[in-house]
Amino acid sequence: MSFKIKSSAVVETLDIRRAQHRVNLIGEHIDYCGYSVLPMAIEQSIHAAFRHIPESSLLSLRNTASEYGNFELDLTKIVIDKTTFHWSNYFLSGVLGVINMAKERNLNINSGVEVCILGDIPPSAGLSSSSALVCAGAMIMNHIYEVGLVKTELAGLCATSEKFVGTEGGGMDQAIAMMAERGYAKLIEFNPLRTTDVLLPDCAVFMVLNSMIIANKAAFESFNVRVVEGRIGTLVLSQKYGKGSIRKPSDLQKGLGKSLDEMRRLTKEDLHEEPYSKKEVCSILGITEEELEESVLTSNTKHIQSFKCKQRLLHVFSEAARVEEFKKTCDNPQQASLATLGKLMNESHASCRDLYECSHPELDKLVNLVAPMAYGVRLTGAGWGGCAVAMIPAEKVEEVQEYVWKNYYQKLEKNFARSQVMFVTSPGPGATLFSLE
Ligand code: ADP
Ligand code: NG1
Ligand code: MG
Repeated sequence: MSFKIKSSAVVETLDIRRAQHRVNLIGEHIDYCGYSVLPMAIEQSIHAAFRHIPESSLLSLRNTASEYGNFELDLTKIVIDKTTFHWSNYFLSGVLGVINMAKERNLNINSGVEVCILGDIPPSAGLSSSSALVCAGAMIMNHIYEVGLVKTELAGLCATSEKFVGTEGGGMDQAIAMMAERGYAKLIEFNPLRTTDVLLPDCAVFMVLNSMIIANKAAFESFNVRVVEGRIGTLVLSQKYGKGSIRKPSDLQKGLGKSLDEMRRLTKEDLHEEPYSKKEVCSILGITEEELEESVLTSNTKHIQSFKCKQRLLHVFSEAARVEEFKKTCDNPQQASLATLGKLMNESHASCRDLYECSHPELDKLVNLVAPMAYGVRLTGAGWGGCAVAMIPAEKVEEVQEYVWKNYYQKLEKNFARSQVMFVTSPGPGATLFSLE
């Protein structure tokens, strides 16, 4: 296999990094709240072919898909402009994370690299194409600059680095991209980052179905709005219970020594239904609007005037409990397990749709079409479009695909291959290096 990195030259020796993407089975929008999530890696991935250029400090970034365009920059002067939403921002954030680490370790970073990206992950579909790119960038620089970061360290570094693009996400995507193992979904826990194998029931299959609604998380503010709504709700509760300025739900739970159920009850009782106005938040927290914008909001949410704290936190605490139950059910398979897992997935979707408001009418339509034929079905990833994941009886795969093809995809009147928009998947391996030298 060879890649044309420069149009004029076929590269003779090169390495390829492959960074997986994932489907999250349960645990949506809770990784950045400090709670565990349960994804698995799938086969689609980002391949990055690269060649070290010792005599230069240039990064030359190409893409086999012409719509993305090429990119070149001096590695000693990386700037990531959050406002451009250019695809290279993702790759560069991984690169920059490793360069910063290499500098901390006083390593020699005076050389360049040519990279060519080939990806088959549906972008902006909740399957984490963004993090696959971040991980590819980080893995290449880790290799070239001989930084020596192991997979867990890279996963943590990539989670922090992806924030350079502007979204304040958690660490699920980078962790599963790096640490997945074939045959297992993973329970991912944070602080410290660790993963546990989860064996999925073998009499059901997981099908991914793309609603075809594009949701580019860096280009709209909704993702960060949800992050800050949860943050503000946590600060309000923390203040009320004399715990100071705790801003992460899991930290507050720990600080209060309460169960998830108790956290839900307390959220129900202590927060009000109507959105909190900016003024009210400032008055409760005893800070000015400028201080709120500086220390709590993100650069793209400073203009937001009201925050649905109660609804968001109710989702977070109930979703965290569903992850625990999902894992427990997989660990102790019984006759009713499939029904239990399915119910948890359905509840997760309802919570994302109604409390977190991160679904989309088309995605709901798709979920509702599949639901009667599935044990459970839910949106996966950040939402606002993108994919659903359904757990269905193995013998129903064709029936489901036929039904959804007729009743959803054909009605969109667009040209796409069936296998690209709906596919059955099983737990794939994590990021890999193929050396072609
Ligand atoms: P998700 O992570 O759910 O796929 P995001 O909105 O977080 O969605 O990230 C999608 C972005 O990732 C795209 O807008 C694009 O910039 C980048 N991307 C995804 N796949 C590729 C690819 N093959 N080549 C270049 N950029 C890509
Ligand atoms: P996607 O949809 O893949 O961009 C995002 C976040 C995850 C997680 C999910 C929602 C990043 C890199 N990814 O995923 O951390 O919060 O949404 O569960 O921010
Ligand atoms: Mg993403």
